[in-house]
Order: sequence, then structure tokens, then C-alpha cells
Amino acid sequence: AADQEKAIADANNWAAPRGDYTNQAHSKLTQINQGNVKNLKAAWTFATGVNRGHEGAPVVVGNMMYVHTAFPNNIYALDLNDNQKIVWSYFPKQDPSVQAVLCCDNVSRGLGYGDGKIFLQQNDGMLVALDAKTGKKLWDAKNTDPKVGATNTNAPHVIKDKVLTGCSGAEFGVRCFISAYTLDGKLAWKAYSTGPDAEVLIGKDFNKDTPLYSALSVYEDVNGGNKQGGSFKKIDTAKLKGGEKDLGLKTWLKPQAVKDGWQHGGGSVWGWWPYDPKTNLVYYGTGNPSVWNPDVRPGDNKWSMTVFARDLNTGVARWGMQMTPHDEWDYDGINEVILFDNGGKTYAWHHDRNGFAYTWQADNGVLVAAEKVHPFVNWATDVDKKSGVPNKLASASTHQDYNAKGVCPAALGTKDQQPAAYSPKTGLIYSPLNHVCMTYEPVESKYVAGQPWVGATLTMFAGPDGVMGGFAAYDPMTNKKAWYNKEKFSAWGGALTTASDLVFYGTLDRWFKALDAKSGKELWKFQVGSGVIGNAFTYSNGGKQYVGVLSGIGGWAGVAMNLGLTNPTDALGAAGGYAELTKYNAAPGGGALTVFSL
Ligand code: PQQ
Repeated sequence: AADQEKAIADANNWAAPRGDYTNQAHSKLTQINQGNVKNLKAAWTFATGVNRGHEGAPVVVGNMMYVHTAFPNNIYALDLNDNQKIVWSYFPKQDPSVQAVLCCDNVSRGLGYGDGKIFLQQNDGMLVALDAKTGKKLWDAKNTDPKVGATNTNAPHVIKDKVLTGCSGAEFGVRCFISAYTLDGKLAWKAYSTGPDAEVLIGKDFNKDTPLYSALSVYEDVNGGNKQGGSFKKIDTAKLKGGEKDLGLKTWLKPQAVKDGWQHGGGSVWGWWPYDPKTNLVYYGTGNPSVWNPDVRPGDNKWSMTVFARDLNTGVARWGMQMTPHDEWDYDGINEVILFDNGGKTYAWHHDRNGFAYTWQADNGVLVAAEKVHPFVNWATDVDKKSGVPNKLASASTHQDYNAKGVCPAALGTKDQQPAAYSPKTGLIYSPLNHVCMTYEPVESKYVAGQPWVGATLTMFAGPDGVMGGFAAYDPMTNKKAWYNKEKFSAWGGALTTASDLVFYGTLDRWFKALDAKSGKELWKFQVGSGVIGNAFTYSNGGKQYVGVLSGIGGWAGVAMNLGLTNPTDALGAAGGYAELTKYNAAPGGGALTVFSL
């Protein structure tokens, strides 16, 4: 939408979920700099009136700020020229039972803006467009059905004349997708993560520069593969035949827990999606294959765990690479892609849950770098550049009724929903980290529509550095680390970079921090009301720069403490791993926005 593109071009605004189409979360504002950041003071706060995890960031356009909340996904439109007075508010009516089918807390990752509208993707699957001036509802569309366990937590992404939204529910056996609507509410296209090429929107040119990404079977079984004692060995790349069709069907082999497993195959879509106007490609990742018990879905389970590049107009996929074929650990591939330029070319960067950071040539998907983000990653040794296939280690293979111990990273990955940021000034990526390992025991589980269908029991614990998290900078052309700071807990909130070489992020023990982007040295911090799982953002109003962040503990890391769950395996292992959060946060954490200025 023209108004959105104009708003994005003006650095005073924060008009898209990650600032602009690149997903860099980089601001050109420089008033707050390395010299004066120590003087940052709280300018104003806003309690959202809602408890539980608050993810994402508000939208700022001109004098208006639009703030979203966790379920029931209320919206407040605040006038920044009039002491943040509420101009309008919107209170969706959602069936409270939808909360029971959200896997990882009642989160919403924010709002979309464009065409004079504010777009909200409710947890109950309704995509809603409101008049940005008045809050009046203009249209809604039913995107997912919570009756079968399908929900939404993603922010709607407005890109040119489309609004993109996703689908959550791989812990409920949902067959997920990404969908694009026109700005007046008509479905333009829908691309499933599993199934026949016609429904995954795979055309004849798919992976034409990277044919081995479309190979039928990328592992050979060792000692019976899917059975206890078995594991998987990467097939010699020279023996792989690429360019195969309908892999979303053919890589779901039998026998399976449920007939035609791809029909309940997960591949959820709930991340942050960038767009490159030069090629008209939009990028996103798909989540884990359902069910978590890998033995009952032999095969690579395509196209779960995949980063796709799709044409914005048609949805047809240009390329797609599966990061974790035949997932055995819940290493969802949904983490954001960040686009950046280097030497006249555009690259797509992605820190996967599986503990590898990937860099592709953005237009054709050629893999240029794939490295472990931390040496503790112990399920694979490396990634084959031609096929994208990881060399799995038998020692980390998981099987039904066998408790695999000491697998690193844990299911929530070396990074989860918390988006990284990039600075074109330093040329570095800044990634919030999880430093968590696990035990993982797949168990038999029967599919019942609308009921949890997980099929594994986990415990989580701190990794070998003795902490649960960190924050690190990487060179995205090599994915080698520039610097690394430890954090007591996972850094579960998104990063922001500014042209004054600052990087901001929040922590689960309530700190909001500013670092020197070059060295990682901490320059300032402030303790907010509850743990931060929201994304740092910045804007300028009346000539003054502000930085802000939503607080409100939650997400997968905080859901157990929010619900008072204390059995270590509760909340898929988060209850034990993050038990100490109760020493830093009241439960259930209340949502608030805190905004700072000089
Ligand atoms: N959500 C969070 C969060 O907000 O902290 C963390 C996770 C989700 C995960 O680690 C997941 O695996 C996950 N999986 C699905 C899915 O497979 O459908 C959905 C979501 C979600 O929508 O929040 C999460």
C-alpha cells in the first residue's frame, strides 16, 4: 500500500513489524547515541490491562501509536501529540476456549498497517481490518479454525497490495499454510506446507538453481533408522537425484501414526516475513512436522522445517530448503529471515532453531554459509552446502520410549520467536540466544481433532556455559561469531539496531539493555515491570527520539510460570528449565509498554 511504503520510508515511524520489508529492525535515527545513551530515562508507560506474554512491538505512524495485547488481542490507538490519549480502542470477542489450543502462551506478535487500515490477526483465526482513524471494523476473514486446534499468533504482514498471515497448530496435528489476502479481504492465495505440489504452490521452476533441495530421500537408515537403536546417515551428495516432484506427499512414508500423515503434518507458520521488491519474493519458514514422535512418520516430512521464497503475487515458490529433514527434536524452521546487501547482491540470513545459521543468495537460494551458532550444538556435525542436508549424529537420534539425554539445543532451539536484527553500518547480525539442552522421549500418541497431539516428553536445563541464554553478533557472510554475551535466561525478546551503533533488547529477568553494536559492551540498562519477550523498537515524535519495548512475561519460556505449573515436564519441559523465573517475575506477568527518551 502506497501509504505504508511512504510511512516505512520515514525513519520517524515504526510502520511494519520489523521496521521495514527487510526485517533488519534497523533504524536510521541517531539522536540517542553511544555518548548519551547512559542518560536514557523512562518517558512514559502504558499498562495494557492484559496479563500473559506480550510479544512484538507497536506500530507507529505519524502521531499515532497502535498497541496490541496478548489474548484477547485488544488494540489501543494512542495520540503521541496529546499525552498518549486513547483515540480509539478495539476489544475483539473471542471464545475463551481458544486459549486451550495455543501451544505456547496467549501471544500475539503485533499488528499490520497499510491502506489506511490496521490489521489484526486474532488468536481465534479471524483476520480483521480496522479503519486506522476510527477503529471501525471494515472486514474480517476466517483464516484458521480453532475447533481443529488451528490458531494464529503471527502479526499480519502488509506487503504492497497483500496482507500475509500464517497458521499455528503443529502440536494439534493441523496441516498449516501461509495465506495472502487482498487489502479488501479476499483470499489471493494459500500455500500449504505439506501435500501435493499443486497445494504447496510448487511450480516447474522450483529450486532450478538448487535441484538437490528437491531430492526424494536424503538419509539412509542405519540399524533400522526409525526404530530404537537406529539413526540416519546423510546420503552421498553425488548419489542424490534432484528436481523431484510432490515431495510433500512422497516424503511421508508408511507406517504412520495417522493415515496420510501429511494431512496432519504441521509445518506451522508464525514468524516474521521479509520481502525483496527487486525479485517480488517473500520469505518465511515452516515449523515442525506433527507429531513429535519421529518413529511414526518415516521420511523427510517435507516441506516442514523449510525456508521458502515465494512470489508475492501468485504465492508460487521460487526456492525452498529444508533445514531439518525428518525432525527428531521439534526444531521448527519458522525463525525469521533477514535480507541484507553485500557486494551488490542480496542475501537471506536465518538463525534456525536447530542451532545453525544459514545464509542464502536471496534470489536463487544458493547456500553460501551454514555454521553452528555455538559449539554446544550436538545433533549434527555440519551442513552440506549443495543439498542443505545436515550430517546427523547417531548419539542425538530420538526414538519412541527411549529417553535421549543431553541433546543440545533443546526443542526451543538456539533461538526461538525472538527476532534478530542487522546493522548495515557494522555489517553484523545481532541474535538473541537460548542456551538450553534437553532430554527428549518420544511417546505413542493418538490423533484426535482439536486435542493436543505432541507425542514427546521433555526436560530442559542450562547448556554447558552454565546459563540459559545470551546475545551474540555474527558476520552473516560467514556466520562466524564477532562477540557473545551470556544471559542468565534465554533472551526471548527481539533486537533493534540504530545507525548510531547501538543495539537494544530485553531479558526475562526484566532488563531492557543498550549495547555498543561494535563490541557488545553494555552501555545502559533499566528494569521494567515484567520479563521482556517483546521486540525493542524506536520512533521519533516532535523532534525527539524514543525507544520502547513491551514487557509481560510469557511465551514458551514463561507460560509455565504464568500458569503456576511446577512439574519439570510441564509446558513441554519449560516448567523445569525456567523454574527460576518466579524469582524475578510476578505471575501471570502483566503487559505494559515502557518508552524511553533522553
Ligand atoms: N510460540 C512461542 C512463543 O511465543 O514464545 C514459542 C513457540 C511458539 C515454539 O517454540 C513453538 O514450537 C511453537 N509452535 C507452534 C506450532 O507448531 O504451531 C506455534 C507457536 C506459536 O504460535 O506461538 C509456537
